[in-house]
Amino acid sequence: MSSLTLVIGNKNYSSWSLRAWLYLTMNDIPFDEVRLPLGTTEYQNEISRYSPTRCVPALVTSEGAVWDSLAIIEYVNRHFPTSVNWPENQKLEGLALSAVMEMHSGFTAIRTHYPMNCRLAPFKAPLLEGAEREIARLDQLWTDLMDASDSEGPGLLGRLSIVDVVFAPVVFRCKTYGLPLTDRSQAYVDEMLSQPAMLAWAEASAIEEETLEANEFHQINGN
Ligand SMILES: N[C@@H](CCC(=O)N[C@@H](CS)C(=O)NCC(=O)O)C(=O)O
Repeated sequence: MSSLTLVIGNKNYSSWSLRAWLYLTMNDIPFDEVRLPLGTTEYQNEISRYSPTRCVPALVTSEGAVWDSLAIIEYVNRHFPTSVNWPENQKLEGLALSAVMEMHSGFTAIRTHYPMNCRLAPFKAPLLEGAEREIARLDQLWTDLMDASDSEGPGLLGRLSIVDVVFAPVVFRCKTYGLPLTDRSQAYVDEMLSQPAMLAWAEASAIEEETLEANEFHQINGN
């Protein structure tokens, strides 16, 4: 048994869960996984054992629970050896912190209209209200990060960092919905999709059997 247990939702749909899972996995930190499919009786019955907010992800540690994806990432970064973390360069650190917080609290149109759905066959989705401006902002932000670090990848700041982990669900959304990106941002998306941890998550999503109607693009956007 590992000293860490990560409680997650469906891999296909739970974007917040992906971030915490990816962070532990990319840093080769051992953990046990408890998967509670969203919207099920199992979830309702079990979640309070792990998470005071009744949300996933939650990390159960020997010192108690840690919840909220970003808190989990930062807790792990502080207490375990990590190679995927914050940049050391102070200028890049400022950019990284800003980008991560912008993602954590923003991009609501992308979140609302284009739910993460890893196993959905990719298609060119229409640009829905508010999305065009946010996708342009996303593209600009990624370009600024790559420019600032002279990044040749695989991450936005060169080596993989917390920035890449936090944008990982958007990477899946870009693929599923064919969101319009400049070539450089598209190359970043393709590079991220080829990372072993991303491939492993996508493979696990593909064999999940639950469907969450409320998280399906056509249900949300009514077409
Ligand atoms: N800000 C939180 C958001 C967590 C969140 O909303 N999780 C969703 C699943 S993706 C959830 O737990 N939903 C459970 C529910 O609505 O019952 C984080 O970063 O972890």
